[in-house]
This record gives sequence, C-alpha cells and structure tokens, in this order.
Amino acid sequence: MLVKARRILACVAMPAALSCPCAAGQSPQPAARVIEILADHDSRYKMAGQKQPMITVKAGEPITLRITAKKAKNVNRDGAIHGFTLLHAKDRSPVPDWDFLLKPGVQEFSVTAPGGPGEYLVVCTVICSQDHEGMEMKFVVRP
Ligand SMILES: [Cu+2]
Repeated sequence: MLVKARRILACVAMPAALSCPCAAGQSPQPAARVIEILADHDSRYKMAGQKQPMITVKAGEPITLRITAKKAKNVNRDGAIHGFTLLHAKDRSPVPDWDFLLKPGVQEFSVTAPGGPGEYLVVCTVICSQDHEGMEMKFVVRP
C-alpha cells in the first residue's frame, strides 16, 4: 500500500491567486470558466453530475474554482477544514500557485491551468478525517 505522508498545513499565508481580478491596478482578464466543486463532509471531492469527480481544462486556460467546503471531523489550527492542492500525477510533485486551504463555506480562486498537458491530481492537504488519504480527484489538462 502506498501511503505517503502529506503536509499538514498550518498558518500558511493565503496564496496570491486568491485576489480578485477586478482589484485595482490589474488589467482586465479574459472571462474565466467557473468550475464548481464540493469538498464534502465525508472527505470527498464532488462535482454535480459526475459519479467520479474529474476536472478537465485546456492548457493555460483561465478558470475560477468555486469551492464549497463542508467540515469533516477535524479543523486545522488556522480554521481550514480541507485543502485543494494540485500535483503532477506522475511523481506527485506540487504545481506552483495551486495550493489552497479551504474554510467552511464558499470560496473562489482565480487560477490559470498548467501549461503542460497531462494528468494531474487534486489532493486534500488538511488531515480532515480518517478518510482523508482518499480525498483526491483526477485533473486532466488537454493540449
Ligand atoms: Cu482532507
């Protein structure tokens, strides 16, 4: 069985990608596609209409992740109840600027899809329950 210890995130500053594109001083960006995700109380990611949740994007596509988070068993010291971090599927190395902590409720993250087509993985980085290790979802980048 391949169980790798995941980072326990605590007191990490919120990523810059959180900022709203309409914030002062930023040039207008192309309309981003909104992807709705539920990070649920049973330590699973879910997407409406999908039995096995999976995100498919185009390389370099601007997207908005609208994530609703519902508390599982545990809460991080900083109040985060789940994480949402993108890894390369091949070696589970992290993708820069794709590391988010989720508080209860709805949060939006404006991000740019990776430039490299291939298979990625979304994983939870908060030890949210005893089922935490299974909290991951496929993420495919098309050319
Ligand atoms: Cu988790």
